[in-house]
Amino acid sequence: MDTRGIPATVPQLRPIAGRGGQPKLALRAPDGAIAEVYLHGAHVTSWVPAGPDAERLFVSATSAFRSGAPIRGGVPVIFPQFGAFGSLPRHGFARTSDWQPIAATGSAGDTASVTLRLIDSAASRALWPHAFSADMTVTVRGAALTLQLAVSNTGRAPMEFTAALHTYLRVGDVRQTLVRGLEGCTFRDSTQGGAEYIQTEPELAITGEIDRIYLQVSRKLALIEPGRTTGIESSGFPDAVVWNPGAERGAALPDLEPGGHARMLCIEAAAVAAPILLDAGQRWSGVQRLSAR
Ligand code: TA6
Repeated sequence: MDTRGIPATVPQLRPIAGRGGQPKLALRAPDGAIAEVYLHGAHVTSWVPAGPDAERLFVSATSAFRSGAPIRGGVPVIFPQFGAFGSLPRHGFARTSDWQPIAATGSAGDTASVTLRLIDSAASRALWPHAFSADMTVTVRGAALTLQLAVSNTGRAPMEFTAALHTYLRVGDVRQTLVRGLEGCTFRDSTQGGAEYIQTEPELAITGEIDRIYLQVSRKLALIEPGRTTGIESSGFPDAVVWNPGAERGAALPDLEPGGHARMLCIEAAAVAAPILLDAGQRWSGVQRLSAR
């Protein structure tokens, strides 16, 4: 153990300097699959599946990488509030907090995995008066990236929260992509004040700005683009969010690189429509699993 309590024998728990000098952890599975995770936000910023494959996550070249600011791209961890649905800072404080690495797989086994933890602090309690422990576990192996967010209520009173894994998938050109698996699902269109519709198309084409919360999504999703597909499965997260800012709103985001909207599509595993309620001592977990095809 070093002075911060990090086991010295597990190299994956030794942070190295990333963008903006921010500490990040590098994961490499024995089969060559790699991922990287910043302690800031427990934020996954890179995933390259094993084999002849390429980066599957989008991170903006102009993103901030500094304390207090969220990273634009990768997998922001949204907790304990999704979006502006509440009085907390937009998308909660987990994405702008520094997490602590607590466990990792060593050299044995066929995966590379790390768990980072965030617990309540004076700063979090000033915003949200609850005692909690949140664990984000990132695992790579072969064609898959598995992300688990687990939240425990460590206090004495019930607590309620919304959450999401706000995954930015990298695409060649978003206008050439299709999302499969949402046919028949009800969605709230955030570009229309949350009006509800039912999706009739078997495949959703992304033609411009889109910001939808799909409710109770039970099927596996797929992001299909010329030459490659990414499978997206989730459990514990009942909802799925599909977001792209489009050209105009994208240009107005100061931390999105020029033209960046065309190179990304967010497909998020989310628990938004019905907040998660945990009594004292209870634990919830949600998983998003991405697979390269
Ligand atoms: O998940 C979709 C969304 O809530 C959109 O409404 C959009 O604004 C996006 O997240 C990004 O939010 P951010 O606070 O990171 O700019």
